[in-house]
Amino acid sequence: MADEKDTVHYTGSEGGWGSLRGITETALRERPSPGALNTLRRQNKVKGFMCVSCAWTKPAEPHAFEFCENGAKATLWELTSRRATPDFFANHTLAELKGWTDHQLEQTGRLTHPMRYDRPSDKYVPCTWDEAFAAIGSELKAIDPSTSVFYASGRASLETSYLYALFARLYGHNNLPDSSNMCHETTSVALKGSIGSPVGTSVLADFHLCDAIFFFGQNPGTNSPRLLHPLQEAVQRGCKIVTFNPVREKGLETFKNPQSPVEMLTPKSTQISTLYLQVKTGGDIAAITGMIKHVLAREEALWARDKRHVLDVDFIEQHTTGFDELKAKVDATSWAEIERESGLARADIEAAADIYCDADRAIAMYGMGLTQHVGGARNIKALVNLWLLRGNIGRDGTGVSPVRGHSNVQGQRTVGISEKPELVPLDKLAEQFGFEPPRDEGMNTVKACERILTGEVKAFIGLGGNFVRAIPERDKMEAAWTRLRLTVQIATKLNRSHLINGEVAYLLPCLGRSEEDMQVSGRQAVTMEDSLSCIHGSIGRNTPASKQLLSEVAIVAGMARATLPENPKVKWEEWTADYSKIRSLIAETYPEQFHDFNDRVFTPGGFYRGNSARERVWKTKSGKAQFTVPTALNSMGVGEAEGRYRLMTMRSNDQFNTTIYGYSDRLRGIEGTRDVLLMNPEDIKAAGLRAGQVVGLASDAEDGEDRQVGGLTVTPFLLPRGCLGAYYPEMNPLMPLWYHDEESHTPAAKSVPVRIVS
Ligand SMILES: Nc1nc2c(c(=O)[nH]1)N[C@H]1C(S)=C(S)[C@@H](COP(=O)(O)OP(=O)(O)OC[C@H]3O[C@@H](n4cnc5c(=O)[nH]c(N)nc54)[C@H](O)[C@@H]3O)O[C@H]1N2
Ligand SMILES: Nc1nc2c(c(=O)[nH]1)N[C@H]1C(S)=C(S)[C@@H](COP(=O)(O)OP(=O)(O)OC[C@H]3O[C@@H](n4cnc5c(=O)[nH]c(N)nc54)[C@H](O)[C@@H]3O)O[C@H]1N2
Ligand SMILES: [Mo]
Repeated sequence: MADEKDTVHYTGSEGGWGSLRGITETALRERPSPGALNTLRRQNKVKGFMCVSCAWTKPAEPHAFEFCENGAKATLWELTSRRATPDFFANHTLAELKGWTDHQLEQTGRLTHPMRYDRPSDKYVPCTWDEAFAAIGSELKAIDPSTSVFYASGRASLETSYLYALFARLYGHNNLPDSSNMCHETTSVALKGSIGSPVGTSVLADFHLCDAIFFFGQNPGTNSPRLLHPLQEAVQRGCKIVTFNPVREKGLETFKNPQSPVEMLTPKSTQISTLYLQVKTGGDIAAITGMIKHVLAREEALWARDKRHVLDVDFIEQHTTGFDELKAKVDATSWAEIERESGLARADIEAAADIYCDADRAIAMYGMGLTQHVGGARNIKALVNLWLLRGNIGRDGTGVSPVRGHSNVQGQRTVGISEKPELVPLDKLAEQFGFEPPRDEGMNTVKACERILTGEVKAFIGLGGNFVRAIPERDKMEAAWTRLRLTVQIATKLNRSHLINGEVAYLLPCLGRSEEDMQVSGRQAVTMEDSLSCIHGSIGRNTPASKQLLSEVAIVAGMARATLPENPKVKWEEWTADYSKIRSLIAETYPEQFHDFNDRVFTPGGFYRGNSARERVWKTKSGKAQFTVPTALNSMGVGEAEGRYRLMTMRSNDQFNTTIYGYSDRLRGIEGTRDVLLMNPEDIKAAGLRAGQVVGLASDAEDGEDRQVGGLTVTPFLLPRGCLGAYYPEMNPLMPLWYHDEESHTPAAKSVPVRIVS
């Protein structure tokens, strides 16, 4: 590995003054509206407002300021005083706006009026809500429901999500892809298959009990900074943290708690990871297999010496299946292969496995570094293998804990936004609303893209998000998009997806979560589910950005009423008037998890909706937790080739997905630009390049397609050899649509095969 001094990197710790400066800079840039500070004070508190940034849990005993740099940025972003008004749209054609950056588009501020796309002038023009709903309704009535797609980004509340999914099914389809299809769908599929539950098994209390936490491909410093507080507390009581990540992410190295005066005023900070292993991109299965090999070796030695076990043999015997097959495979795998595929030394992998064996209770956390690979599900199953060996699932202080992305992405799946009919209680819905729900499998994100390309899809509705920017194969997708008959985007701010329109197109502005949502029965609360399966109520109190805004519930109900025939059991107006009625419907559909929903909305710390695997009830095919034999040691979809690199697409500390707040990736030391190609200094030399040179990347996926992105400055960075890093969403044109996880179809955004071009 090259020396850090030859690379671009950050020298401080995560948190600390840097994060406060980050918030101040955002406040200056967004010019937040009055009341924003009060909103920050109420953030993630009971009867407060639940952050729109990440999905990390909100503790029952919050800190005085239970928010982080990036949560504050997300709130200030929503509460900006800038406005994208009808006047703004009158002055700019969409052709012109297409030349603007993502950052410039969102900096125009909050959308204020419902707008219709006027093709002759290539501009958005204001319209009334009634006009928009009527036009959308008549367009939807004119097409076969199965040719429409209702996408959801993971932010909308449980109430909105439930109604949105109900609308789709009453209309006649299960085409409900959501951002999860690009994110943790791999988790939903792999955990469901191996432990029978599609979500993580840990709760917050487990973080106070565990002896070790292992991080695989998740970056809390940027993407879930409030998670650094329980991590810091864990470290301080002696818990060991081990990280597997190709990048030395600052938040996992050291943390300075911005809420601790002692740490802020002294050089003190907490070292987070005891052991930090820079695994090769896509090399986790090899690393985990190595750990398993060492655990098995220790088992053998301990048993021979004093007839004691390292494995939890009772657990394996009673609760699992497939152990012998796994053991045979691991025994047959050599350390040479493991070292080659993981890029790690045997001694380091053994050191990680020793920490694992010495911990009575261990938690595994992971993120996009495991899920966004062709072998993403295989990555997760390998991790589950390791966790089952010592009974680290379904016991206090243990668990597998995927860190979810959007603030309600997990909850949307819980209440019916799913293209998979078998995951939804359709019979129950049929009984509740007196209709015959569609039973055919719907389109996930990749399927929707494929059928937009072939022209089979006629209508697309986006409940939030920036679909065209977030998906792979951008160039072809943008071209195909204009052939859609109807596109509707429900949004708070202008983004690239709003500039690429179907024949008939509407841009519908909605309230943000921090804003007061007044309906006929008064001010409304909404709810969401966090990464640890806890449900929280949230009340917005800020004055809405414009008097014309409707809530997401009202917009979904408005479109549904204009589209669907009368049904006495379906009461869109009544539900919009009082969201507690929607919560009663949710409780009726999902009584086990949501009983007494309205009484429990403001439970401190949220209410836990339960998890069968946590109770060691395995809802798998075999009725047991499943060991899986790895079929390969890496999660790549193509082999090695001369000049081929593995590109990981990265998030900076100054973005939320496609929302680019600014150009400072402070925690990696990259400032002022996003057009960089991060590369190991030895690789730079070996390729005959030099730091600062501007190059391009071309797709190297062996499918004959020409995909390129140019204008990237070669930047020396501590990455394993053969691995490159560059920012998402700029790199998305390089991703083939077919290059996705084998089981869940999550695009493999962390291992894109590319070569460098001049
Ligand atoms: N501020 C902010 N917060 C966010 C978001 C944001 O964009 N900005 N996005 C939200 C969303 S939707 C999501 S899904 C989450 C995403 O949060 P994360 O899951 O943390 O996602 P990423 O930042 O894409 O990548 C995670 C880490 O994986 C590492 N990695 C890449 N390839 C590999 C590999 O092959 N193996 C291993 N072990 N590691 C690898 C990368 O170096 C990176 O540190 O964050 C959410 N929170
Ligand atoms: N190459 C690559 N591609 C990726 C990823 C990657 O790591 N690499 N990550 C993937 C992941 S994990 C995800 S989750 C997707 C993200 O994909 P999306 O969820 O589709 O995208 P976002 O950027 O989160 O959406 C931002 C937009 O949401 C709208 N918005 C914000 N708040 C609200 C609100 O309260 N209501 C409504 N209606 N709209 C709102 C705003 O208009 C804003 O412009 O991208 C995926 N794409
Ligand atoms: Mo995500």
